[in-house]
Amino acid sequence: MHQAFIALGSNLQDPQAQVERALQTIANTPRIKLIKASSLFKTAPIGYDNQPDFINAVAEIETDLSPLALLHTLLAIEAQHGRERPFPNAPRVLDLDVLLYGNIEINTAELTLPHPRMHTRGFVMLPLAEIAPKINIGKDGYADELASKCDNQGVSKL
Ligand code: PH2
Ligand code: MG
Ligand code: MG
Repeated sequence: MHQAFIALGSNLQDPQAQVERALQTIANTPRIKLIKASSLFKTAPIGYDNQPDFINAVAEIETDLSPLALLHTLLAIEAQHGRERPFPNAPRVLDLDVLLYGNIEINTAELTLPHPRMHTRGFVMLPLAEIAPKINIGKDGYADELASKCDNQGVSKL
């Protein structure tokens, strides 16, 4: 089994319920074991500003799926939960991103690990640091140190 971390996010149609339901679906998915889920965080949108606030969380899982199979499984769960993709960074009912998969580094068109923008994003790093403060983010450093550098982004625990 491989340890991996997943980011969850929603800013449409009762985001808190969307994230809670997604955690249940992940827990019930074959070949994925949900180990730990962070608190839910209310977060200001980063990137495309003119959209509702998000609910974000991070989950630790164990899986025997490959990184790419895990990505495809998460994309299928997003679709089951009604995800549509009208344009990049559009508001969404559910976004599930692979953040880390063991110590694996991958750089392909479909998947880059560790997630290339995670270390600067409070909506990822604060929930991650809550459940895995000493996890290493590639060469960027420990989760707790990186999280402390990206406060002030409008992230608050629910
Ligand atoms: N996801 C993005 C871009 N910006 N901002 C917040 N607060 N939360 C997100 O999940 C998020 C974002 C791209 O997936
Ligand atoms: Mg995302
Ligand atoms: Mg995504």
